[in-house]
Amino acid sequence: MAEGTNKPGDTQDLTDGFHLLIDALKLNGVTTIYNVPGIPITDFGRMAQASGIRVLSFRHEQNAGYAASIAGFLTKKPGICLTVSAPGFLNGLTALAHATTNCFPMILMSGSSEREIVDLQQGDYEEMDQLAIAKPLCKAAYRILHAQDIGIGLARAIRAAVSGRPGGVYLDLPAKLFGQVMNAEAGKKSLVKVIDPAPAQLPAPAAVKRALEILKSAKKPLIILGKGAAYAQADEAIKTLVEKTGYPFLPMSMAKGLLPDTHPQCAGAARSTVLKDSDVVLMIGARLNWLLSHGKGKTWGDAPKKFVQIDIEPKEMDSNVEIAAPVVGDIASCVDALLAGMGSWPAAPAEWVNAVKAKREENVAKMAPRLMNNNVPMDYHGALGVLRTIVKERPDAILVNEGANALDLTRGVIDMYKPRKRIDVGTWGIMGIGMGYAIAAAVETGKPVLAIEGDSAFGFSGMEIETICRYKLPVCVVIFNNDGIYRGTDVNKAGDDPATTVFVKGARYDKMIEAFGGVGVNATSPDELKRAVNAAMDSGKPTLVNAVIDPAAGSESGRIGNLNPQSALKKK
Ligand SMILES: Cc1ncc(C[n+]2csc(CCOP(=O)(O)OP(=O)(O)O)c2C)c(N)n1
Ligand SMILES: [Mg+2]
Repeated sequence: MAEGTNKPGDTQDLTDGFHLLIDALKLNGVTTIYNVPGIPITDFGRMAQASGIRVLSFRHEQNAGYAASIAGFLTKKPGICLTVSAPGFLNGLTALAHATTNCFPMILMSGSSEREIVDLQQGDYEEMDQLAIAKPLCKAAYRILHAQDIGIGLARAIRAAVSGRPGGVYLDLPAKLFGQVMNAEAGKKSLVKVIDPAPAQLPAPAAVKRALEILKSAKKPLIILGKGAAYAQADEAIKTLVEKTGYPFLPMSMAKGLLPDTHPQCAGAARSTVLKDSDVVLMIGARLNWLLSHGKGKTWGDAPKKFVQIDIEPKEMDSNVEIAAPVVGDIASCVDALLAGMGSWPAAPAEWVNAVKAKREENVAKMAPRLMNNNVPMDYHGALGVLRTIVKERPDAILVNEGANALDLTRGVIDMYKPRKRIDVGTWGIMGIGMGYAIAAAVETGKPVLAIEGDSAFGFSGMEIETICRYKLPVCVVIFNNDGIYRGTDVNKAGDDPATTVFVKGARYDKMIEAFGGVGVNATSPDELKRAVNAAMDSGKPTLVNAVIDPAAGSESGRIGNLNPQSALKKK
């Protein structure tokens, strides 16, 4: 009888797929699984929970998947999402693709139906060739057919997720696998503990030298910090490098707080000036994708630029423009190598540093009075003015943020003070990450979470407020309720249906959380908003604040309205 098949009798000495997978996860330090139960993984979830792994059940797999993806970002270990076959798998797949695009380590483990029936397309329960579908959307995809391969299968998945450029990995677990039995001793021996899952990758000394020479020649240098830099957890080294150069730095959205936004070198409030006028740009874990206008065009001005780029992925170099000094390696090793090679470094060019500082101060001063307004109904700035102080007073809290205006204005207004405290829509500008991120942030860090959500954005994951209440998580959700997408003022020019971008006027989202025992507050003024959020952040009670925002306050697509295609016939 082959190993991995049922053998009646000697059950004392046997183990099975259920237990091997749990043992393999625990051996590799997995403490949390984000899942939605169902055939064929319900019992696995129960057993994992009984074994001491925290198994959190969501209301929709997409939210469980986003939770796993951001757990990966926050911890540098693969976040684990567990789904049922076909529809559950597909629901989780968006998050897996999102993790891959954002370079977050994540493993989507999905139950699947019987191979023999699936491959002959004979119509099994939830039949789908999941492995083939997952493959193009992730870094790696594996299927485990035999209990004795569970150890090696999980090891491969972990290593693929976290080594090199991190990303999403799919692990296919056919229903039959869970029940397969094998000798317990042999099973134990088959498990693999992954040693050094993300080995350091050192940059070539010549590449470091080239980079330093270019940086030294700069008249108008700039450092851009991407979320890769935040992920690296090389916070001290990065801070030392930035401060030793004295160069202005620009944090991308999720790199905010790596150094405080209030740091004297922070150029966040002078973004357009530094992008346009800089002559040498050091990119650390940031990519020249759409978020940085591909490194060319109007945003970057006419002044010739030289890019120095640190990235673990060699293919990233020259992806959009020529990279004068590619430094390929893991961020911690690359930053250490630059620091070691700097020696005594010349002071940053004073004229440039002062020009950036002046621009920053001018923009900050311009914004200040808007943040103090007490308008009712509130506009975004009035609401954000109070939330900004609340975050300043609680630098350890995690800020989750999604929406259009609700995203762009929050990013611009709310200063961050510590690394990895701001998590948002990421590379795709995706809606729906809100509640999944909030749950994982609370679970993984134990810190209070403030989620600032557009009313549309919230709708994508809103049902998970039940999950937040069920696990009693310290999450305060603030919904910027402007009656719709971008604005609540659109009208349908033909017929009685509401316009495509508007929702029910005066909706009371706060009442939703009351259904699950949470605290709901309707806030119509900055003062009410401040009181409600302060109370929530101090009590840690699941809270949802419906912040009533003037429906006319927002603009189309927030800050990226220019990306909308225009009809040539529009003005006819
Ligand atoms: C998954 C997904 N679907 C749709 C969109 C398109 N989209 C961009 S922003 C947005 C909602 C903006 O409205 P809201 O969240 O209320 O923010 P507001 O601008 O009104 O503050 C939508 C639907 C998206 N980015 N992602
Ligand atoms: Mg809205």
